[in-house]
Amino acid sequence: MPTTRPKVGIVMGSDSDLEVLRETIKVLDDIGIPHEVVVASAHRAPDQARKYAASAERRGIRVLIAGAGGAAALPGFLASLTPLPIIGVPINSTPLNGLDSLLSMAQMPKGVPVATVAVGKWGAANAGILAAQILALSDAGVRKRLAAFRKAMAAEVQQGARRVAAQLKKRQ
Ligand code: RP5
Repeated sequence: MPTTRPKVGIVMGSDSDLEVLRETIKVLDDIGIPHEVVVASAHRAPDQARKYAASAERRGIRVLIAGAGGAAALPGFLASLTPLPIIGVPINSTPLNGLDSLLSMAQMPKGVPVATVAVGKWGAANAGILAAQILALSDAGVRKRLAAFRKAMAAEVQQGARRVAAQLKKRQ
């Protein structure tokens, strides 16, 4: 029987980050990876974030995805508290449009890495795919579903190519 125990934890610094992180949830749903979603700010609710990070591995979580905006300490804070891999999603929620959060995550000091993806929705989707790739290393089912996901993406590109060819043909 397939397990529904969450394998990926999605942590957001504020409920206002949900719109961007919905992209992560969509990808994980598409690939069939059980996940959980929590709101736990590093700056405004550090005790809650600490408790979550400290218990995640024990509860069966294998990868954490953390999205935050501004001086985004959340992914680095979680990374300091758990040996699990952390993927950081810079959220474009501030006047600097996410450049601040991108640098906060990517420029982690040596010793405590955060795998930082692109700012905003593209990064949120890629965080889900990267988590799936990590899980696929030890889960044949995930590997198979990930391969199907990638095949579907390639088919979409082929469809696009056919549309372009058809439009160009019309103009001849
Ligand atoms: C960050 O501050 C959150 O991750 C969010 O991106 C940003 C704004 O938070 P709210 O003021 O909407 O709660 O900590």
